[in-house]
Amino acid sequence: MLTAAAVSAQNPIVQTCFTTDPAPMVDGDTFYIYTGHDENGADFFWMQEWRVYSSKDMVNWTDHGSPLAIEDFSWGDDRAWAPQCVARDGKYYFYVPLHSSLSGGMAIGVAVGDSPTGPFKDALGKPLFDDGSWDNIDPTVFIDDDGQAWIFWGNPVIRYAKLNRDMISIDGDVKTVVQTAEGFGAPGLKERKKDAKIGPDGDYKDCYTEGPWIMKRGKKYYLLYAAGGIPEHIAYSMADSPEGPWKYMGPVMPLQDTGSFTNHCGVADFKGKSYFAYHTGKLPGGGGFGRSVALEEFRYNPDGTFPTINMTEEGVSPVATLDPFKRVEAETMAYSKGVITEQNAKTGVYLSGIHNGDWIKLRNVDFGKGGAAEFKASAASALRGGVIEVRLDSVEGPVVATLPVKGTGGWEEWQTFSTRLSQKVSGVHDLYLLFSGRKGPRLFNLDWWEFKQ
Ligand code: FUB
Repeated sequence: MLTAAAVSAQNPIVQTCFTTDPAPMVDGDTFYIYTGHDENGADFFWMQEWRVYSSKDMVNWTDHGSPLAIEDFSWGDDRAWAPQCVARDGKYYFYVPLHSSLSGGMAIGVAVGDSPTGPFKDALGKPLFDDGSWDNIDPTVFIDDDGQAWIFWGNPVIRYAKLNRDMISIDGDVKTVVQTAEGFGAPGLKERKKDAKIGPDGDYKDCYTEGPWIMKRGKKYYLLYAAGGIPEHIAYSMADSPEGPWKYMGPVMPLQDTGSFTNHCGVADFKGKSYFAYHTGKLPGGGGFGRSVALEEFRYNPDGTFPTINMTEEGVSPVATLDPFKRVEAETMAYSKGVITEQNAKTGVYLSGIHNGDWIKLRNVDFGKGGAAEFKASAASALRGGVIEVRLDSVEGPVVATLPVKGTGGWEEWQTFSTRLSQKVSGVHDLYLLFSGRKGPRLFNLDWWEFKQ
């Protein structure tokens, strides 16, 4: 049964697979989120690849698949953990932690690409930093106003270094942030009181744990981080310089029922609004090792500090409309039920796993004044196909088109199917594509769709 809440939910922002450790990046008119990917049914962070999603309106997300995975690093063999991608001089630098077969510890790698969605290649053919320690996770990078790039990482220590202009080499020494009560609400792990309780009710409520996010706003530097041991919440510190001294500021996202014992955040501004990305275990079937990225909009306090940000199911509002008269990739969705995405060299990313009763939702679709008169879709089916029902404004809203999709002789034998709409559709609507057909088997795959006037 579809509940009203499920239909209006915007969080988690991806429903087709688990996504973790979000790192937002704004490039031109597009908001990108780089993520990890928890495996289905995992009992640890056995993560194999990183993924990229993008949106121009903050509610309809295009799945760009996985442009980078463990096998792209000859020296890496496990644990594709929390990434961040940063743009510089027309290139995109993708910083990742992964297990090093060279040292046996975790190491920081960097891949480079010509586009925010890749392809990405290991920039060095060796780790950017690898000293055999398990502390080397969760790299975060920012470029200061003077052009100096900085990288921070670590659990439970905070390491940091300057990056050279090439973004793929470290300038000088790797240093360690000295954790103090004044800086982080707690001293570093080794200096803490014996038997001290950490976490919200303990002695060290907001102690640094992992997942740093370094950023600058105005003249102030911010270091957000997963805090309080397990279960984690998000807290932050501020400074007047990237090298501190840091001032402990307290929680941003206090401990709450996220369904995940880790949390991991990233922050970015887009089209005049500020966004906080984090992860929860809230996707059905999810949990501590099945996490999903969520987004909240927030406003900084007048003095530049963070407000308290709580998780919501509703998520964020659209900041633009979606044009249905230009080909829309089927893997662009505001919400979905039942479907997954697949990716290969022939087709790129497409919508798959479509069964009777599944659907996808697009939000804030602008059919304009002239309106739409025809619906087209590129689909493929090795079996008997099915039907795409086009509805407006809710899964139970008016049906404006019914498009039969026939068997095409293969799951990637794409054919374009089209039908006239039963009525002209104009104005801004939420759009639902509902899939129906025989109960049980896969019906068809969907590559793209569009409307015609
Ligand atoms: O996703 C694996 C690990 O879990 C990340 O590196 C940490 O930040 C935590 O989210």
